[in-house]
Amino acid sequence: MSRTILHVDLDAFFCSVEELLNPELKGQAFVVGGRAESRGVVSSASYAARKFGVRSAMPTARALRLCSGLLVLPPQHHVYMEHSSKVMEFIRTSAPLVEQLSIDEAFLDISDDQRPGTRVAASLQAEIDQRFGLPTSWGVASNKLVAKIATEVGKPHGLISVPPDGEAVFLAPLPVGMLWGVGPKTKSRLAERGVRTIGDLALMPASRLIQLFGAHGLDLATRARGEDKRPVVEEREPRSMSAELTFERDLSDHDLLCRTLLQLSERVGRRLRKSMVAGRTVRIKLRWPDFTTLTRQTRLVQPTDQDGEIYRAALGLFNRVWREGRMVRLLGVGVSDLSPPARQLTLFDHTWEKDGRLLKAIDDIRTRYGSDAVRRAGNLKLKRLTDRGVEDDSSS
Ligand code: TTP
Ligand code: MG
Ligand code: MG
Repeated sequence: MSRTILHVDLDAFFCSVEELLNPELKGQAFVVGGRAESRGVVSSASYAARKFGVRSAMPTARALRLCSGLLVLPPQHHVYMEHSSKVMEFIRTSAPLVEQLSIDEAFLDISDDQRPGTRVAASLQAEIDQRFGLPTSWGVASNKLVAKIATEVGKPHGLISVPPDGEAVFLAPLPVGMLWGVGPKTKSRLAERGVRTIGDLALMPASRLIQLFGAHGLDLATRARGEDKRPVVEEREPRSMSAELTFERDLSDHDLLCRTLLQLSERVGRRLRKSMVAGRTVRIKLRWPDFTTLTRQTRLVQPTDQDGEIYRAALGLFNRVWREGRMVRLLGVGVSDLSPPARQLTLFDHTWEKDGRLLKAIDDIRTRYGSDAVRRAGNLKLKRLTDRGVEDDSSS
């Protein structure tokens, strides 16, 4: 039985919210993002700005070079969060099975609905326009992979429906980079072999793909044909986020242990920021070579999503339980007591000074323990630590 999966993504989300707050922005080339002076990057670009080549994740300085007169607005995360929650709440009540993927994106499984998927999507799109004044794009297909690409293709304010059995045909002319799992590295390796479109990829013999990419090659072949069996799963709000690393060999070097704590803190921080939450409790997990495991936790004055703050708390806990020379088998860092980041509520009322100081603190730690130092040191022991340890991220 074929499924009916819808994918929705809000158009230029942060910018669209800004337009709601200030309609004069409509049609203008502007971005929401960090200031060029403080090496900020673009979070969201209005479609008028995209005509100049301005894109998300691009340094704001570069965006300004591409588009002179570009307006740069500072982010107001809590405002975007509020709008996101309202729209997502509406979507959740409109379909039996909804999986929110990010702040502005969701999958809906409406297989049991008697109406055609296109009709359901069109009516939800119109209703979201009307109720919330926010433009959305929709993809309709028999699976998540194709529905998401359909949304992307139709943007902005699009609605593209791919008929069952038409998946491969729909994907064929599209650039191979649109396929989930094809990052820049895979993309360039494929380009070297003349593979530019998803159709080119679908024509490659599976044996050749396995030769080139190992087991991942088989997944690529499956996806290129537009096949994807992943179910839509109703997510729970995570109550905590953590990352841990089992060393390939037990470690007792304080410097390396600290660097690992920093890397784990950065991973957790990145995931918190991506999910737009902050946590108030920081905990560490330590496993000794004999497998006994201990955890320690501490409560911060206010919730954080900042790597440096997580690291400082984790390091404090670590130094309290670790004694010079003691071997460690596993290290973990976790943050719990999650809530939308409160800091951003006040960010707008104050100067950027606070943020700058924070950035400096993090930079200092990076210089001492971070990836630059790691690269400079170029030492084998560390390489083994980062390349061959067993890493594990989780939410619970
Ligand atoms: P996206 O849905 O990727 O982008 P978008 O909504 O701005 O534009 P469109 O979907 O029409 O292509 O991301 C949703 C929001 O997440 C975006 O408005 C801002 C934020 N974001 C960042 O902060 N940094 C990023 O690098 C990206 C990609 C998004
Ligand atoms: Mg979007
Ligand atoms: Mg999105």
